[in-house]
Amino acid sequence: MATSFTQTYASRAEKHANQAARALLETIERKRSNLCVSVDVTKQADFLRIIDVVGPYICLVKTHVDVIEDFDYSVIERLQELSTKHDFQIFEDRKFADIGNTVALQYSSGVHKIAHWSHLTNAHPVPGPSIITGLASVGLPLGRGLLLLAEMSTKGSLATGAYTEEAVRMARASPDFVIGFIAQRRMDGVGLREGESAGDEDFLILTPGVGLDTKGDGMGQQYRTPRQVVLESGCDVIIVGRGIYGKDNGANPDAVRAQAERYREEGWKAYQERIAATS
Ligand code: S5P
Repeated sequence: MATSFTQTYASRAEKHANQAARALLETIERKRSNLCVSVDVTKQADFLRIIDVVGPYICLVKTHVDVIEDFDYSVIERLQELSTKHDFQIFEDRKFADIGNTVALQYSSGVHKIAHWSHLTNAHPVPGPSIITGLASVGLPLGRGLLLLAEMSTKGSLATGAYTEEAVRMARASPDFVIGFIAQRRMDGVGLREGESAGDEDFLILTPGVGLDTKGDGMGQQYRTPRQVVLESGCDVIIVGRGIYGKDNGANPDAVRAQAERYREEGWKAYQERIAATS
């Protein structure tokens, strides 16, 4: 049977059981974009302007709403309007990491009410399976999807080896809610014990640490190209932040648009090569 590495986004969308995963795969196919833009800026105005500019070229916006200094709930309403206007999904990169009861509260409540508007979110597997139980109690009834951080892009990351394998086993045990991973490579069959089979599992791999012009940021971040990520490592979505909005919080919309177009094209070309090479 063909693995998800060799299948098109469209055919994977048809088969996926999770609503959020299906919506993301359909959006990727419809817009011919496997580009997620990560918008880590501290002012509402910058945040919304960048998203409005890159909107046509992306399948997903990744947010860290807790870094927005002038946050109020209206920014979420504007974000939702932009999501409809430009046809993209939303991923709050919250990296939950606590006991089930606490993460359920952090996900549903507080100032940000993440579960109410974010189609996808993510969690560190470090607390064990109870973190999935806690988040699923909030997210599943809303049709949300969860990604586990199986690996990280940073130099010296501890998320390797047995830790990564356990993360994949945790995901495999909750296929209704866990739709894939933040990781640097495909995870098909990782962590399978003797006699176990991967069946028709289809994990989505969303990959940060993507840049065309630099190899790092001087703070531990490591960048690879869309081609390395999508074609060589078999990942599904490239996550690009500063490579698109630059050092000036995206002050020049034409420059931001040009970079978004460039990364969209590179990511899609790498996917097309992957499919062609394996079909
Ligand atoms: O391993 C990781 C996981 C994540 S979610 N490495 C990462 O860089 N990230 C996030 O991706 C990080 O929090 C940031 O929001 C984004 C990368 O941003 P860039 O500006 O370095 O492209």
